[in-house]
Amino acid sequence: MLSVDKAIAKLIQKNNEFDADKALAAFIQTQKNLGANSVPREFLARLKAQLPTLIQQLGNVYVDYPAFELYIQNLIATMYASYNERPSALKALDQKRAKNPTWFQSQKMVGGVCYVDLYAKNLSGIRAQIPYFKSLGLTYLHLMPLFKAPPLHNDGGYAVSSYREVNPQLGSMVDLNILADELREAGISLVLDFIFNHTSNEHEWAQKCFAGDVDFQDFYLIYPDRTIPDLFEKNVREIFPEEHPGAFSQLEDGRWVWTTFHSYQWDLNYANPNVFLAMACEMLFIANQGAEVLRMDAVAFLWKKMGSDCENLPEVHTLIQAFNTIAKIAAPSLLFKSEAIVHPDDVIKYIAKGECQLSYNPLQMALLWSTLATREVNLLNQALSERNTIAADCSWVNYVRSHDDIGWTFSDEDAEKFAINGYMHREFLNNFYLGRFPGSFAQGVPFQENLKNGDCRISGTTASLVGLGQQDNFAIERILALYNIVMTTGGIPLIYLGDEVGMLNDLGYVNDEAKAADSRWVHRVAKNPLLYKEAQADKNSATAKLFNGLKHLITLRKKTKALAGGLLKTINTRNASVIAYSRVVEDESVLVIANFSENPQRINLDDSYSREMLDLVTNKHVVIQQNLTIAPYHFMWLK
Ligand code: OTU
Repeated sequence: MLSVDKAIAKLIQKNNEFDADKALAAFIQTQKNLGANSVPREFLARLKAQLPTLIQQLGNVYVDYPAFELYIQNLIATMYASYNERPSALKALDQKRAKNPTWFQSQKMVGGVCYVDLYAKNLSGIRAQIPYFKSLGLTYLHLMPLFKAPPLHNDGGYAVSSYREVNPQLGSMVDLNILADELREAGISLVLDFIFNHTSNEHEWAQKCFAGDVDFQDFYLIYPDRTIPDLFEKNVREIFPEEHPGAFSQLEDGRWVWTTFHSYQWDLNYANPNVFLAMACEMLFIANQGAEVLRMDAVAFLWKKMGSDCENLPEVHTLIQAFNTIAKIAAPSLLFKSEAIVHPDDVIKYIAKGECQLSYNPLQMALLWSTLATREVNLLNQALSERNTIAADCSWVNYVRSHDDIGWTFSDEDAEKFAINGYMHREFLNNFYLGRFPGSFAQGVPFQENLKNGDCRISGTTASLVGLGQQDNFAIERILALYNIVMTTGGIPLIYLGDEVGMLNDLGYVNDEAKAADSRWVHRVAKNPLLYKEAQADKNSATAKLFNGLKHLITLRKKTKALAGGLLKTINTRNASVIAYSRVVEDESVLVIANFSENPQRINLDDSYSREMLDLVTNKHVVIQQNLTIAPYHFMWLK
């Protein structure tokens, strides 16, 4: 952080009224005083355009902060320093994206996600996979957290001890820069996590805070005894109850620190404006390493307020918007992807051009699994017709599985409309995916089972959850049925790498001290090269059927303009197991029909659809008429 010229600081503070013009003038004057070259026009123009917004946003949250003007000068200096360090290739990208700001809405977008070590050992291993990623059709690659984290207490990289160092086992910062460049040249956008709600207890800030360093003592939420924690805990949810009850953990000296997740993941105190400034610095640093998209981890928990549940508070939105404004000034092509696995009413609030342009679609994910279990498309259909529309310049990231558990985050009120009781439905889904329900094909594992309130989430790979490898003939069809929805409902489809060859659960994690207590590792499986070989070598294998089926959908999607963007209209099939919707872009339209049961199903569309159409998936003509029969788990893209 640079400090501001004292005379300038005095000059700003003399004025009672503080506005963007004065802040801008003070910044320019400071640069002159420093004898620096004139500020590049590009930066100045963006600063001028965005500064009023930024001041307003931060002013809303930090209204009582006594040295606000000085604070803004520090922030401008930080952004300018970061702009000056931004590699020219990324500055060129900034200009390219400015000409086509909704580039990510193209139907050509297809995402993949993997752990660096599990998928390819290290960053150079990932580099070696670029030809494969290209052949699969990926244009977006989320590499799971790769920054420095303690060897044992790291939550799979989500407990960061330095945002400026790569985990040495995975490579170096130079390796990351080279990889980012090569991915960009291959047309693949690098997505990295921005883990900004908390740090590892081994982060320098945490250690200084613990030691009582005045500059860092307010970086986290540490209390001398249980008085305040007890008050907060009256209203907050338990996120990792298997690890510790409540939201606080006791330190070795007896004090209590806020830890929404693991005891070693300390929540940052965003009520302290210096935390925001320090994190903004780290954000721009990560952006300058070549990340085109930041996955905004655990957004819901950023702001705490006594008496509330401390989730999704208005200040969270303002702060993310402020981060976004900073990006627009110093790294304008950067996109944010919201990770809010919460009630759908709250998920959608993070999605806006000025906040997060992208967001996971956890509702669709959960309802895909619900549909498979019930063989009824009612809830999925409702979500597509009522909860799929977002701001025109934003996109969903639709997915079947992530590295996390499946949480049943549908709205109870929505379910109520079909006389489905939310509590009972969640209980059914948990039993079903744990293989405890009669006739279930699933082989899931419980995650964070809370005996106090009956909550439970599900771990397991896609393949294990659909019963691949069991005495069941439909496992591959189920995986393709799930990915069909993700590929055709708009936004960016995201493939959990390994799904394309049907990787199964691996219980081996229990032998690893860093993983044993966390069942999510059952589906965070090391790449099995044999399956990838089988997919190529043996055309008749189940693996090849899955791999080629998925690849076919990707290729088709890229050719089908009607699948761009996010506009969608659901269509009544008059059959509880069959979903249908149309996608239209300009002069092209596609009608998607999908059967979610293992029995043939008859549908009756409105007469207006009665005609002969081409099914892009099979390249065969289909006559839409009354009582049309759809084969088990079959789907069509009708043009
Ligand atoms: C995220 O998930 C990450 O995806 C997890 O892998 C991390 O462990 C965690 O944050 C901490 O960094 O609780 O079970 O309601 O569900 O943010 C996953 C939102 C999680 C949370 C989500 C969190």
